[in-house]
Amino acid sequence: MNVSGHTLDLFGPSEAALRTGAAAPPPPERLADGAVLLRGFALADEALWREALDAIVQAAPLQQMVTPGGHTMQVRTTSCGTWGWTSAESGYRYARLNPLTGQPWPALPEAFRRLAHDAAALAGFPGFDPDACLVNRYAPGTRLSLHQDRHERDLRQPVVSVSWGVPAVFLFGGLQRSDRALRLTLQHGDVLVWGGPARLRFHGVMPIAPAHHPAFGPDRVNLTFRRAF
Ligand SMILES: O=C(O)CCC(=O)C(=O)O
Ligand SMILES: [Mn+2]
Repeated sequence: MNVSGHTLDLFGPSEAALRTGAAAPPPPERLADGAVLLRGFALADEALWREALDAIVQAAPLQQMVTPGGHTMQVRTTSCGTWGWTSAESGYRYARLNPLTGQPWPALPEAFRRLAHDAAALAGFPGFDPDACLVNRYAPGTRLSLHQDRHERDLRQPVVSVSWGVPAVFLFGGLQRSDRALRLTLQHGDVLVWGGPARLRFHGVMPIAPAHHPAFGPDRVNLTFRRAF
């Protein structure tokens, strides 16, 4: 399909977009070497996504994990895929079993895998095959402090981050914690990819401001796709 004037299939509207008449998403925005913002990239199959997300949260309820410092995390999390991201006083790690239920995490839905793969490819990381998807749900006022994602084995694989619900101010810093951070407002359906020279950049989320989204109410949901092992 080549209706948007680009030669790559990935730029063409999805079947859902064609059905609903939604416009093709804007072109990728390069933020830094290895970091690309795809505005609205996750909007096309929204209904499918929401259904998949509901099923995941039903099988693996959101939980507030404890940090290695002994604090209860503000953000509520769950996972899908072979590996789930976990935090406990003993440290951060990827685990096959959900510590809350003792069960394996729900499988990564095919629609999620495809979206993460296609977003990574557009950002210059072809062949991305995530085995972990961390779901974060932020209530108003909740923040995520600056950190690096560095518990994955192969740091040549990017992180693909999908935002849903109310907007968030995302801090995209440098390779040192003290580096000045870019402030980006991430909206419902935006996808941010960072890898290569940007893979270990510090990042975080400012406290979520009061707002309302028709599907997510006052909350923001973020999914990060990773290749853990
Ligand atoms: O919520 C976000 O936008 C980022 C989430 C994140 O960095 C993480 O879960 O490691
Ligand atoms: Mn992170």
